[in-house]
Amino acid sequence: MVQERIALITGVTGQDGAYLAKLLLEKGYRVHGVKRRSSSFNTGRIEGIYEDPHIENPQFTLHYGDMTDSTNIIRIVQETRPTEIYNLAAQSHVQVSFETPEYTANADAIGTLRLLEAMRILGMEKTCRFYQASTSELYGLVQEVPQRETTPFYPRSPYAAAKLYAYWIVVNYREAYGIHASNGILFNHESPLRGETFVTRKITRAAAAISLGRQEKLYLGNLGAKRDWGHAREYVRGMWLMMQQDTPDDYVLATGKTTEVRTFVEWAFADAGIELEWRGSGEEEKGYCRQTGKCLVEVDPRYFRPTEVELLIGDASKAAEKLGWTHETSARELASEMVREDLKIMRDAPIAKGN
Ligand code: NDP
Ligand code: GDR
Repeated sequence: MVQERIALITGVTGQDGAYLAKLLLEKGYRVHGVKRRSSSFNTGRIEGIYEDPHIENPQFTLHYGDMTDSTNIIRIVQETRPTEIYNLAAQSHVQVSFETPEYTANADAIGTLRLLEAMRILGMEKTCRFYQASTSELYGLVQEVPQRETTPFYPRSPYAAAKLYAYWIVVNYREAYGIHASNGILFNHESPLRGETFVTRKITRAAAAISLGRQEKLYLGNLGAKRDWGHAREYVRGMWLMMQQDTPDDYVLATGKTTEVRTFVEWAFADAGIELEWRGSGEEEKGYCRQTGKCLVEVDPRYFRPTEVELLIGDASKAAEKLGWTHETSARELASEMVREDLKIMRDAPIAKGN
């Protein structure tokens, strides 16, 4: 008899959780997702796959939970008996981690330990596989380019330091207890579902809103930062592939190309029909609209980080060789898709304030 495949996804309401849940449902998995209690709806990204809890034997079930609550995590793992756990839940915003360092460590570092311990307490070391959402932020201060699995880590934020603990506790539980646990060291990946305060989405939303006359200006921080941006839909497929291998391991997923924030701004505005030119430099930098001479983009030092990660560019050749994984969408194509989707959304809905 073929064993039923049951996935438990923490962070299912986030960008990656939504794409992964959809992928696993398409593959015939029974999917359980952990969502946090919120005073407003936080399931917008998974509306398309949501199933009425009153139907019998649903393929997709949501459970209230929080990575900071061991009792809750143990109970959910016990009730759902997953064959694969994808630990995507995290306080995932780097800048916010400087404001909430202790909470970030609790959710992102100790939260990962809680899940692994739940597997041990419930005797699931040999029956359940584990995926950890590790990150290119681990590389932090540049030690080597492009960054690969063997590049030394040098975290530059409370977020990255918390994820460093999570990375190593996953390696340790793999070695100590023989758990099939893998780290996906994923470089930045974006999509129309990207959180609104990450830089790509902040830019594409603003480009759309400004072009429709619904926003005056976009304020940004470090325009010189370089990121290796890929498409989230393709990266969650990589997560799944890691879990299908006979042996657990750690893999970089990246495109191998890097783009300056400034360039992404130019692309997004061009896609919204606005040609920008820059004046000033560094903290003074301002982006003017070529036709009207009006300043549409301005650097606001409030978005500078106490310590910054200046350059990320990944080498995913191990994933290509062992998993057969490669990216398909370029950063340029990603910008266009995101602007297109934001234009659609903006035409119908009012803009939420705050960034
Ligand atoms: P999002 O911020 O979009 O989603 C994070 C998810 O975690 C949300 O569902 C959020 O819930 C949930 N969450 C946050 N805190 C808790 C908590 N204490 N308990 C339970 N759930 C919690 O992130 P992404 O989807 O972009 O990223 C997924 C994972 O991958 C994260 O761990 C991130 O750090 C990591 N990562 C992301 C990369 C990227 O470029 N996107 C690259 C490398 C790693 P809610 O919806 O209620 O806020
Ligand atoms: P990052 O993503 O920190 O790489 O973490 P983010 O989009 O927040 O920043 C990318 C770069 O853009 C610069 N930047 C700004 N960033 C934000 N958010 N807002 C701004 O106004 C702004 N202006 C310039 C930043 O300084 C930075 O250099 C993301 C998250 O998804 C993490 O969870 C994940 O681990 C990493 O990607 C890989």
